[in-house]
Amino acid sequence: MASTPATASDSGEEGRAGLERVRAVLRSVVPPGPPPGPTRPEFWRSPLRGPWLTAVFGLLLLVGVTVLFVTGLLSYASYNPDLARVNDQTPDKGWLGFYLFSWPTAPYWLYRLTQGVHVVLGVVLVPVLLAKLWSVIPKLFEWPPVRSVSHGIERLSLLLLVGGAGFEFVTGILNVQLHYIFPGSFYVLHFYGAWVFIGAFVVHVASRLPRALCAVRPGPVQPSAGTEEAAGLVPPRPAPPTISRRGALGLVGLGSLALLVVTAGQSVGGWWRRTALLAPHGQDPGSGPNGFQINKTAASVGIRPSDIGPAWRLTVRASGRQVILTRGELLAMEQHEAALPIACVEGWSTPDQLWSGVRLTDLAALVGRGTDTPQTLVESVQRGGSFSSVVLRDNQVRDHRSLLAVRVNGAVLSPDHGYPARVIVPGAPGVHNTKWVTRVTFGEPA
Ligand SMILES: Nc1nc2c(c(=O)[nH]1)N[C@H]1C(S)=C(S)[C@@H](COP(=O)(O)O)O[C@H]1N2
Ligand SMILES: [Mo]
Repeated sequence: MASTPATASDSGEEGRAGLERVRAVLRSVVPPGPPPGPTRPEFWRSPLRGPWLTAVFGLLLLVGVTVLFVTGLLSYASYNPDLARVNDQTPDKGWLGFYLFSWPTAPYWLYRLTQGVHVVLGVVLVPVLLAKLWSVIPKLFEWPPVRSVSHGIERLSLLLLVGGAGFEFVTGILNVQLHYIFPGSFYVLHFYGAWVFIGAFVVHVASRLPRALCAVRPGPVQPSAGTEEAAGLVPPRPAPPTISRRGALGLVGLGSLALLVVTAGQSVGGWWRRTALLAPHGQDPGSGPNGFQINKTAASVGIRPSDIGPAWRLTVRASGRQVILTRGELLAMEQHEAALPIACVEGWSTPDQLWSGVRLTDLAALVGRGTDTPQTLVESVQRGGSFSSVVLRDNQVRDHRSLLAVRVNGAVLSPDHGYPARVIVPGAPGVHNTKWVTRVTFGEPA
């Protein structure tokens, strides 16, 4: 049987009618309004929630996260990642390395300060971050979840913001507390995470800052629920208060203060280390000249007594020249002193220690090199491991305080601090102070 071909307008009308039927069915199955539970504004009862509290936490985080970001970028730059793959394994960082610069050697406590601030502040901000998330939690359950394309994009950016913040805080804290549970890849995760987070952060601040500044300006206290200013934060059916807003702020502040007290000691050092209950390396680094923080013991990285015994040699190389020294010959060279700290990426640092040993410039001179060497490769007897070698930059080698140290605080280096010889460079992150050094190669001028 032949059917009459439908005209274009017929099928269009049929389509519309079909869509209407689907909508009607949907309406009968899904009742209008949010489903019961957290998607209903009445579910959230705390009378503390409102633009003022959210704005105060938000502004604190604005300042704090900015400092974290800057000190984080500085930490990355301090590795001199553009020098060699030995220093930085981050793949394809490409233009994200745009701002890198030669890390200076002065002031000699520079990394101790920037990284101490980065880690201590990161820990101290945890209560503020949690409080901020708590204050906006009703918005997480906003109904309908997506109202329009622009609303959808905004919510996606919030996902990156909250997810990014959580990711950066968790990876950072795991790293300082659990001592590199991500072998080699922590930098990659924390580095890319930081850029995702900060991108979402900038978008968020740009859209919310005016509102936040308004909310903390003195004036009428709380907008009523449902108004534009309330911005979905003020509960329509608040429970009676059990604490004031300022009280809640004080509680968060106390939490941060408590964290400050139990972490800052590991960066301040000295007597204060005893207060650093959260310090992953413990509070007591021992006593005597070698009684200061040890990152990895000789045994923990597989250094055998024979590696650093009488058979140990130091090889100093430059193109076409090589000198091999025994420990006695190294000690016979001119010895110099420098008071420098060890400052680890994990945030802990030691007060200045008095190192003595041979200047890196004197080692360069041994193989006929001046201070024009752009790269110097330092290698330890350690087999493998990401900290077993480092590439130093010309400004670091040139500094007269940069030593291949053989003694510390008047005593011979202990095996755990790098006996027979370790590098110590002013201003550099701890990881560049290679222990158990066995070979130094002064590279070609660029
Ligand atoms: N060969 C070698 N050198 C190394 C390390 C290592 O694991 N192997 N750790 C580095 C790190 S991360 C730091 S913070 C310092 C710590 O030095 P310390 O243990 O003497 O305090 O040594 C650095 N030198
Ligand atoms: Mo370190």
